[in-house]
Amino acid sequence: MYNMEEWKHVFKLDPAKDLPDEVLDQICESGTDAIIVGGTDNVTLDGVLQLLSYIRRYTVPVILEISNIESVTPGFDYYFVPMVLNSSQKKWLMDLQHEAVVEYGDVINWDEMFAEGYCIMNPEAKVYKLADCNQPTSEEAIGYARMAEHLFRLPFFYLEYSGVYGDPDLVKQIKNELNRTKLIYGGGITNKQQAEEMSQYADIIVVGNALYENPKEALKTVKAVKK
Ligand code: 1GP
Repeated sequence: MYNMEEWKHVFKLDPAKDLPDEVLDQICESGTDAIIVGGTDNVTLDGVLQLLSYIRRYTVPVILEISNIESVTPGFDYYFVPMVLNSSQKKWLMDLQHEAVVEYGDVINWDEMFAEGYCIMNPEAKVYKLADCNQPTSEEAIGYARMAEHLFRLPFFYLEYSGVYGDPDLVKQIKNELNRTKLIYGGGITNKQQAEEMSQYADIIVVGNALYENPKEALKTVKAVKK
């Protein structure tokens, strides 16, 4: 439906957080390639539906990044399914996903579904704690990226620093390992310089938190990477 191959910039909105309507309007009209709806805590069906119906007034593609099965609803363009590669519990890698497929497998439209191999690098991030992650060294992170590309053949490898700005050199090294698997980078991007820097290496950069803290600067990240 949309050409994901060309995507470079994505905003991530948290259904558990509020933004003024005028900021949401600016986000939807910013020229970003897509909006991901996703969060870690307190993601409810109500919150997801509210954001979906707001964003749907615009033409921007909208993706649900599934955090829990209760908040999944039809109506999104795509569904991204996180698999946390550096979790110490199999639950976050495949058991939750398996449960969902056992229950809803007959009605899932597989063409809209994409797995993301997450490698979570920031031990302070809520999602790192929730998924009981192990801190990967650079070498280990590269190992996960190689598995995503060659063994699992995942469509996306997501290097997640959620809340802090990551190491551009590692992003570069990981990009060098990936060919078919697209590299998503997210974490701590607050301004256009950072967006530009990470975008040199990552296929897609994700800007989340900055929209809630300094939307004016966050909005400038779109033009910084889509010239
Ligand atoms: C979070 O990777 C995204 O899942 C974006 O991170 O909120 O730090 O921008 P930030």
